Amino acid sequence: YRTRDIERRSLDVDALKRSFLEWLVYSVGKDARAATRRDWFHTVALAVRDRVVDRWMDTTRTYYTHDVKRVYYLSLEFLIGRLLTNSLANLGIIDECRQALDRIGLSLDEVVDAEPDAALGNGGLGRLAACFLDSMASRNLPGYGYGIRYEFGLFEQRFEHGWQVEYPEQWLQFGNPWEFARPEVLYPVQFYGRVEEFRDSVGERAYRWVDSERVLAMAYDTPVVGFGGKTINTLRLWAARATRDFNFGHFNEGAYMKAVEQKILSENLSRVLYPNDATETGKELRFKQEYFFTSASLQDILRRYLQHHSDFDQLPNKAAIQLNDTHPAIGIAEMMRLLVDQHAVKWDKAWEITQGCFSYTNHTLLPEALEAWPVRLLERVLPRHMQIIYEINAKFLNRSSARAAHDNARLSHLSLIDERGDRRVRMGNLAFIGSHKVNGVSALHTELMKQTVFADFHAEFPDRIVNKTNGITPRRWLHQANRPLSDLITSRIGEGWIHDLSALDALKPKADDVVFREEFRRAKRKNKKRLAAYLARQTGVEINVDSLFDVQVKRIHEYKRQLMNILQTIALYNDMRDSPTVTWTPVTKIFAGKAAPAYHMAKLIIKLINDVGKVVNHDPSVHDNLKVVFLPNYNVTAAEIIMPAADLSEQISTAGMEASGTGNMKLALNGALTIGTLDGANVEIKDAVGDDNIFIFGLTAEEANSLRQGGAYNPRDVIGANPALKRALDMISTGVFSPDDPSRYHPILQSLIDGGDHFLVTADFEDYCTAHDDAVALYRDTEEWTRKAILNTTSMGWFSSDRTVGEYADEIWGVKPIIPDEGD
Ligand code: 26Q
Repeated sequence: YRTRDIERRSLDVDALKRSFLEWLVYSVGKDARAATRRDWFHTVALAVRDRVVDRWMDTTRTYYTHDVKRVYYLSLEFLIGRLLTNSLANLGIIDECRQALDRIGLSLDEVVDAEPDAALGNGGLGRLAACFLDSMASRNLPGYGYGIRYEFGLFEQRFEHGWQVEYPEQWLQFGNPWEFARPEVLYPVQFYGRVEEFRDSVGERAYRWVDSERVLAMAYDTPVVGFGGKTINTLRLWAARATRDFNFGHFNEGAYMKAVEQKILSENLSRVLYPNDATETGKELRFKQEYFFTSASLQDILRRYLQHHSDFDQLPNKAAIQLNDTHPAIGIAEMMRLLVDQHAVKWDKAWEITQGCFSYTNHTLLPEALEAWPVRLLERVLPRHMQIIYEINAKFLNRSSARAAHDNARLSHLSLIDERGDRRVRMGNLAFIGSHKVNGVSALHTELMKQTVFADFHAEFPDRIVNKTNGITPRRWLHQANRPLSDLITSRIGEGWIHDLSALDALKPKADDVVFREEFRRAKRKNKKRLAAYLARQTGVEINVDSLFDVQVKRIHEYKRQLMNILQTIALYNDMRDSPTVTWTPVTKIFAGKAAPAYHMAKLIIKLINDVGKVVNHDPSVHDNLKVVFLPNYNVTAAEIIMPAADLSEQISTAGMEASGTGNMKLALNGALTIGTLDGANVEIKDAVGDDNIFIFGLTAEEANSLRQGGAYNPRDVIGANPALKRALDMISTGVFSPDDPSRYHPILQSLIDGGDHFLVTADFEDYCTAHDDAVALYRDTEEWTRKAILNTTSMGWFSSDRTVGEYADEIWGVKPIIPDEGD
């Protein structure tokens, strides 16, 4: 056993090779001659997993023996992407693995490419959760992720005639070598039924939830490897499993088949991720998903706590529960139910414990994105929780200063129930009052929270709202994704930056070093060549590697203003055609991103970009000075190829609408210059990189707000006064880009002109074009551009998610790093 153990843990090249050959035959069940690339991926992943398991158990046991305070990150989304390179890099064995595969005649890059991209998230919020997992493990913090093991991740996007078409994403089709199924970790989750009142043993009023339907939540664990391989944390995802409690009372054939059918349907709970990244769907299944994983997670947390404790007094000192947006906010009511109904804790004590454990992160102020579930739905699906929410609300409003002041307007804002129209439960308000801390995700966003959506709560609890500016993991987004730049950095300052990104500061003087600039450019060019090859393969469009790579990659949303970008592209196209003798700086506009399947305007914008691309890319009169490429199926894997290759980063949301952004950080860290509005974390990026190294344009959040409030804004006048804009819009409306259907884009023109241009595309257009011209002009000055690019990379140290997670740990969670004890 001992030798086998050592062999399994060994990180040397020969041992790895022996493991691969053994795993291929005995676990994958294939002969080396018959093995496909996918077989090899599974083989390598299983062998690498072996190298993780011992440290994983060490970590788990250390947390247990020392009964440390843990943080539980509850998130309906974890957008983790591929794990192989991440595991190898964090274990420090990329080169060893490459050599071992070489000796079998295989290429690591091909094996890596056979891994499906785990897309259990929509965008920023889900990717943030994944970065936090990496940072918690890398900082040796006892952190667990809890979520849903969706069978279908975010849909695959394809273009058919330039339109987005969605296909199911079956990431589990060939099995998942990283996960461990835990069929014994199983919790019942109830739905529907009714509440019965009764007297408990001491004659007090108590409640039980009866006649409910049950679904089981089964755990699947994935190890989360920290950098250096010391701490291996756990991501626990729940899958819905049918219960076996049939009603044998009505055991005729019809009833039997019906009962079985019901059971099968209950497993739909964990079938699919909702592809919606802003607007609330109001779908019952979505609400049931939220409760399903939240309830299972809280039961698991309490079970773990009770291994060391016999009452709940210490729970807030042992468990910090972070709500990633309001999606798990029903957890506030569920914790009260578990404590009061299941464990007979007194209400006031239970409330104190709940508030002590929970904290809540807000990711949006857009009114259409704030979750508010109909009271009618809650009464039906979770009747006991509805009672608890009423009780929380009554006690809270009674103690509020608004009640004392008889201020009914303020009372109705504070209420958990929105009484206008059909009555709804405001999940943000529930999360707020059930938490000891509430945070925004950038300085500006947090300020706006205080001034707008949570203004009345902020007056009531002035210390509760805090800022935690987002961050990104430097492991995935620089060390793994950008080897050329990563190696260059390491050659000058060593490897310390990988776990302490602020070390990049030391490289700032290198911006003035011509040799370093030359090497920096060489790294960028390598990455651009790789992206160009990838784009050619995926889209058939050939691009000029020496052109300015102008990149906007993110979900498609009106507030993110991809429309403004494509309008500017059309204007640039017109300029180039008007002045063919001018020496133009070649520009490649690169777009990627998915639209929610029901978001028609977003899908129309995708079609417009593709239509413009078709015209521009085939027009010989612009001499390849302009290309427009829309890469289909943007995901984490594609992002890892795009970020390192970008020159210009488009962060052009209407000010006040993008809570933070994190793609902005990935691009700047990889040496792209930002063209952006003073929105979200752009404001802080500007402060970090310096005003001279970023292109800021447009209205501020305050200006945007007053312009819209003022009511005097008239897009028609603005368009009339800007010939370039007028011409671009005329071309769209007369079918220059859609000769087969000239009226195709009328809804877009409508929303700009008659619809009042809610996202202020026309208002910011001119300023945007000027900033863009400045950027293109600067790009011609290669040395100056490179200098600024280097200052971008080297100024991004603060935007590491290690910093972010450290702030959460110190100021919200109260958890401390602990290095796992080795061996038993
Ligand atoms: C809610 C109810 C029903 C169905 C779906 C949803 C839903 C799902 C996902 C609502 C919102 C999301 C995702 C939001 C999101 O990604 N927000 C982004 O979060 C990032 C991390 O904080 C920020 O950087 C971005 O600015 C913010 O847009």
